Amino acid sequence: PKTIYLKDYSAPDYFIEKTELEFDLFEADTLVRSKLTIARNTAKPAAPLVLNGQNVELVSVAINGEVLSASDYTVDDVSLTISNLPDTFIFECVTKIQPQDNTSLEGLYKSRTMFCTQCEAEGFRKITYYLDRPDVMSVFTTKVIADKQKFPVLLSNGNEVGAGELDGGRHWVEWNDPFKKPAYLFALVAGDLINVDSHFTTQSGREILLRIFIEPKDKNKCDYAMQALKNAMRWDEDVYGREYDLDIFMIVAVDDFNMGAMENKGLNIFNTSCVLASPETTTDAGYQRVEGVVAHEYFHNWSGNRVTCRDWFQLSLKEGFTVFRDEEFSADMGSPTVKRVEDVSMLRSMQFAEDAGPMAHPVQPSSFIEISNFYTLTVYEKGAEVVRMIRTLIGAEQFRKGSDLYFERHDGQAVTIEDFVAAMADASGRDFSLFMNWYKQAGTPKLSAKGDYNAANKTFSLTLSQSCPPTPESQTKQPFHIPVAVALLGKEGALKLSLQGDVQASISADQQEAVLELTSSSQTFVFENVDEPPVPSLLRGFSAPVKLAYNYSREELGRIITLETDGFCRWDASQQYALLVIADVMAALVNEPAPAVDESLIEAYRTVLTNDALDPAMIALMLSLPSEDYIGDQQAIVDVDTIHHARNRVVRKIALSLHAEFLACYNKIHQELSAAPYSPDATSIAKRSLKNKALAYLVETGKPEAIELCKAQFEQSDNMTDTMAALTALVHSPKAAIADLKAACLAQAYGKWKEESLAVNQWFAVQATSPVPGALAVVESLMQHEAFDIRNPNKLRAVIGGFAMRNSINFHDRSGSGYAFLADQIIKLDSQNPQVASRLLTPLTRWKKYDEKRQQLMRDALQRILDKPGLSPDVYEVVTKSMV
Ligand code: DPP
Ligand code: ZN
Repeated sequence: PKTIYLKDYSAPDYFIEKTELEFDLFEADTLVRSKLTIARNTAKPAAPLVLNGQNVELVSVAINGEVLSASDYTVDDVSLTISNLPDTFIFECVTKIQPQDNTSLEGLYKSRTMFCTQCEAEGFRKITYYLDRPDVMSVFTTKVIADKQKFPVLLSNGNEVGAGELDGGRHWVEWNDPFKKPAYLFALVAGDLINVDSHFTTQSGREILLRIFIEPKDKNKCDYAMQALKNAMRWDEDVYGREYDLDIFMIVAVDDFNMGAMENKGLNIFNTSCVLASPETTTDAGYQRVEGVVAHEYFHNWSGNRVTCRDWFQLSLKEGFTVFRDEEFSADMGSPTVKRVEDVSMLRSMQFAEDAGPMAHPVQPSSFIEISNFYTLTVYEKGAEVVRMIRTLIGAEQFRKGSDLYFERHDGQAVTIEDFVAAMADASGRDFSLFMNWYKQAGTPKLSAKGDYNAANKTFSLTLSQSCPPTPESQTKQPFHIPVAVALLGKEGALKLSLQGDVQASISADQQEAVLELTSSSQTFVFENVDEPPVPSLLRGFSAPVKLAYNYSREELGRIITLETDGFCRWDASQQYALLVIADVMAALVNEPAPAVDESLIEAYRTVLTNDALDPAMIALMLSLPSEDYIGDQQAIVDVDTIHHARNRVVRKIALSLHAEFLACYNKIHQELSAAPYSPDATSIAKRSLKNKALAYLVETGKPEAIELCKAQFEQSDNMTDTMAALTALVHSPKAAIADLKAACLAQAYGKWKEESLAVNQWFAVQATSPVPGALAVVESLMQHEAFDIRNPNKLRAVIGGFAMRNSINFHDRSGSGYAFLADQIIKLDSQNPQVASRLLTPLTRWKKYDEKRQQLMRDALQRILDKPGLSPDVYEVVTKSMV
């Protein structure tokens, strides 16, 4: 496999003005007839036409109507080459493919009984020969022909322009998409589906038909997605001035899908897990995911489709911006603070680990072997943080101007991240040259802060310094342009801020927040007229994706927890406080089996738990200890067992000490919620999150009454959130005495959910993620279960992913059995679905973070994968890069 470099980018040799496709779908083969109107790029007069094609059988090829003979062209595994062509011509070819055998779920494939496509990033070349690159944009017309009874619904992008009957029970439908697009946005669906319809009137008064296609059994599960779609359409008009452009917007739900969903023009294809929702099968988190993903894909219509990427190194141009847009949308639909905390929490425990691992890459990578490996937390989530920093630096108003300018300048074009930033720079008059390091350099910067109060001068000096560890693409780093949002907390609350001298910073209208811009390795900012020694509250709203180092005492953290109005900092202070307490326990565990837990944490938690003024969802978040992953991230070598035991010890201490408070909290909310049927609105979600946090702590005590309460919730619940919360608390409980109860509840749940694939996935996951010893044996038996399906990525993610990525203590068992198991699975999956195999492999690549013995076992597992003959480029890239 060979490496592709951003620096080697060169414009295409040919352009495809028109693409006319005809698909003849049969059970054994599919015939694809393609007619392309091609024009040479006049800047490249001598270049031959090289079309991409993979796993396709070429039946015939013609130029301007003349059929070519085999000597007129060359074909290899990945391309079709024709030389000596005129400047403009018609290329036609017929290819034969076998979608029913396509287990990679890339290109045209079958999910259960339905034909569907996934073309991003480079799947179109598995359908027919084409210039499969995003800077080749073309107008597509697609005719789909299939058996009418089996496939009554035939779809492609754009508007339906014709339909008819054929002999032999077959029929056809033709679609035309008037907007130019790259092949990665092409889609086709053929199946026996029903549709649920609704309408949306755009800001200019156009009527849009909204249509969701599902299997008949899922008819009652798309109302929520439909409403989310309408909310997203309205929001994009209100917040970004973006209106939908076609007359119809379609979503199709499919079971077997590598990603969450895909933004194909006018015909989004969704993993069922990201579109279907019902109270009995979907948790609150599931509802929020549906809302977020529906919006994300819809937003791509502008940030991705109307303006797309020049090449795949620019992936974050559309993904970072679109994630930022969907995060803000979800924030507006629910609680902005809760959303921010959840996003940051995920970024810090997952993206930071990626940035510190062997696959670390800049938001705009400079090279890759297989682009599928770069649909990462860095490109998506860190990319969104970078866009957020741009907004923080220039303000909401200028940001909107910049986005308007970007869309106006580049509508219908395939552009670069530099083009996006240039629009922001031009609209705001700001200089973003140093800022570009966020796109070009990998790694999480460390931001160290030191405060110094001078009582005589009434000044507070804040010295900010930055550094960034080496990453594969660069050993040394240029400084980042870091916006640091700061408040100074006095005894009574935030102090009014004023800065000495001419520094790069801005102060909010209420004078309570300053955004300091750190642009070199170290700078000191001096606040004046500070009447008392303040506690600085740093990185408000998590204003930059950095690791903050400030030597807070517990008292200072306590002040932030009680006085800060910024929800993120308040939550983070509670996390940092808990980290200090857990660290003490970890240190003490070396010498004593049952060390004490700092009582002041309990008191802080008690205050939070009984604070009626706080949003219940915030209370739940503040009472959640840092995850094992996040604790591990603070360590040079992750001490898996000690982290697990120390954290558990603290959990148990909190549970026992605050038992009465948790019970009162549980009963109160339980009663409030019981008054009305389930609803996934923000207020009810918040209450359920706190109630179930309380339940988890109650079960942690192991008291029989608590187990009874949990069992009662499991049995009486009318919604999946409460059912899963109760089931999880029981199944994950270490209490051996309830083994029979666990088994009975699991059996009961399966009996109820058998026919609900998405519920069964959660049933799989709750078992695969159980920290109780023996999880591997459970996982192995789940893979033999009648409901397990090795071709379905959701099942793989639930069982294998659940165990390897969300069950540290069992996956990292000292015996190495978890590693060996994962290697076996990767070797098997590599031939079947390389994208999923490569993704599931991630935990093994982090071997450097573990002790020597585990390192060796993990490397052995990686080596075994590498030794597999015919390894896919996807897995090859990840394994080789991680073994360096
Ligand atoms: N469908 C994926 C997403 O929307 C890739 N574009 O992020
Ligand atoms: Zn996306």
